[in-house]
Amino acid sequence: MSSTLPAPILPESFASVEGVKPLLHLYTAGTPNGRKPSILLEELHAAYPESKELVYDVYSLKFSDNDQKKPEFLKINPNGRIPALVDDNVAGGHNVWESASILLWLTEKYDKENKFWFDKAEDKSDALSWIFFAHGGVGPMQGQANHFFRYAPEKIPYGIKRYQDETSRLYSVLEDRLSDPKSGGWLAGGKYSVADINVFPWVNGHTWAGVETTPFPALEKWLEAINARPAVKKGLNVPPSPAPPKNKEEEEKRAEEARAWIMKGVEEKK
Ligand SMILES: N[C@@H](CCC(=O)N[C@@H](CS)C(=O)NCC(=O)O)C(=O)O
Repeated sequence: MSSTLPAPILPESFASVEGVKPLLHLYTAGTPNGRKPSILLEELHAAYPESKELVYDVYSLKFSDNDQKKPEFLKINPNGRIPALVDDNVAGGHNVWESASILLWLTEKYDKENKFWFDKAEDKSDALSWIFFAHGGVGPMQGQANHFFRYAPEKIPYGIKRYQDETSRLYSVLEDRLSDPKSGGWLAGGKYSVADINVFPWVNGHTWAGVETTPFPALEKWLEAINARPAVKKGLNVPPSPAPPKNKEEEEKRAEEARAWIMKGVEEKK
């Protein structure tokens, strides 16, 4: 096992461009939190195709190698979790960590025309409410649903039900918002924004947590609309992801592989 991090790779969007020098460096993995910044980076690149500042490369960290706990990475994110971003467009470099914080940094610095953000204070405030709601609610609760449903060494029905029910309740809050005709089908300001990007990869991964979206038609419509965006398709494949499991056996095999490193991490923290 190497003590250094994997070498960075250029995402598809920049692979064929000559002489690019990435100044944004994304440290990530194929998880819901890990996909948020790659989706926004792809959206920003599509919206501002001439901007050289938006060229980024990707350090695809391997949890099975505990890359996220290596000293080199802990200098960037002291919490030892992905995602993190180093912005070398700023003199001396600037480190950003926590997925929602990365989205807000990228918006503040590079979304000059507020294509994914807002001019009006009320819209910004609404977007922040939905961002905090997802960051403190949907992410942690669905993360725990994943853990108890997929990875825990014992099946604890109480834990599974508690976190699945809570995730489902949070989805019902999203549903109420998205089904309100005044919302235009988006979380804030009547348009697709960082507020949507911040929670989308979690809801998109609902099957892994064993949570249904069928009771929530407006949420399903929202999922479909976001999944149809070309930049989202690209962002979901940074770093490149394997095809979804085809059947229950494949699902269990994936969970088993992840269970090994997750439980190793739990043991080491004791
Ligand atoms: N609140 C953090 C959560 C980050 C997080 O939990 N990342 C997970 C992947 S989604 C991770 O790095 N897990 C590896 C570990 O726990 O060692 C954020 O939104 O960035």
